[in-house]
Amino acid sequence: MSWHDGAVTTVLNDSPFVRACRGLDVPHTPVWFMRQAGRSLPEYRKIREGIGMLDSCRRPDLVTEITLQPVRRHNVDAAILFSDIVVPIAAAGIDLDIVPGTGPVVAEPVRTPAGIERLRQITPDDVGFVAESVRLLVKELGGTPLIGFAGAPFTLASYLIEGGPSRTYLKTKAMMYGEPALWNALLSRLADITLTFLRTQIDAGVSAVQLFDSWAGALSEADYREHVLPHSSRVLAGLAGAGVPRIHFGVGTAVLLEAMGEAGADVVGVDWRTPLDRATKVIGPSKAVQGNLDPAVLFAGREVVEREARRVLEQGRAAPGHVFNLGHGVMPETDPDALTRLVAFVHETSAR
Ligand code: 1CP
Repeated sequence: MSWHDGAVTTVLNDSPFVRACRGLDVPHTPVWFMRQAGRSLPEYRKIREGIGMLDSCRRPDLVTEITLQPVRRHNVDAAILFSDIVVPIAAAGIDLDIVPGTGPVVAEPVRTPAGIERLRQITPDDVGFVAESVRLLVKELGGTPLIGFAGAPFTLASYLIEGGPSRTYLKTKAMMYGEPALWNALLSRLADITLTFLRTQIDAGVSAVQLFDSWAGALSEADYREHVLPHSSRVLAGLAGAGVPRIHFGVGTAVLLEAMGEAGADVVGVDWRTPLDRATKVIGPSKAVQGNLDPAVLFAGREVVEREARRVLEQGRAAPGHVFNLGHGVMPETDPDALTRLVAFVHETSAR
């Protein structure tokens, strides 16, 4: 049960964002941006000065302010909690840092049974700062829904096994193909951690959750189905009764969309490579879609942005619900005013 009162929950359930996730009719197509909080905003760069990424994720006052920044500026239809997918892994006892310009770096990569032992299951208390941040945010946000999130087992495993970001996922795939028992033990532990992390956010009051399997596009459909889908499905199934929409997103997933749809989310996030109407044909008519303007289009000038946004809106009509977003995160060099204008354009163009 979330702590906040029934009236607020009703307003949030009636918000265009939550309604679109459920495939219900909406006054306009809702829009938010992956990585809307972050380096594209000067106010973000200022507040983060001298404070490490993980430290800022652990400070509810900072998390609240950073999460609210894009909501104030852009008039987006949802906020996303400022955090990172490796936050629960750090809480589980893994020594890691988020290095500026690189991303998550793990001190001792996890490649053995003893390594998996170092990755403890977490309790809600281990991520109490996240629950506290969500409670503060729900109060501040009023009628604007807050999206909680977590990394999916495969994407988290890739950082743990590689020790950091990777282009080839060689060590990750070597374990997946060569040591299936170890692989399943690791992904199973990650699924447990992810479930606890997402349930903690839901209990604290988030209105939706997004499971990021950002790097699943490195896999064939057969390998995804055999080695990854069961673990992601367990996470999504574990949230089935929680009463909030579940969004599932990955990059480069054209051949995986059918399988990712089967993983059990209510909304499938699509990158910019697959038109949303084609995605809906593959995923089926029972799920909403989220996406999928190429983040690079925002560098091409207003007319191009409007033409492409209109195309995305038209293709999104094939699905029972459409949440407008980029096909991946906002690039740090993006002009924030281009994002503000895009939100207004999506609202005006889609108004029913
Ligand atoms: O110091 C900084 O500002 C570092 C940049 C940064 C930021 C702003 C990182 C490091 N993480 C974040 C915040 C973050 N991470 C959010 C904020 C909420 C919002 O969207 O506004 C979210 C949702 C994430 C999730 C995340 N972290 C994902 C999944 C989303 C995606 O983009 O696909 C992934 C893969 C990560 C790992 C990560 N953390 C940071 C970086 C640079 C990376 C990617 C590294 C790589 O290329 O593998």
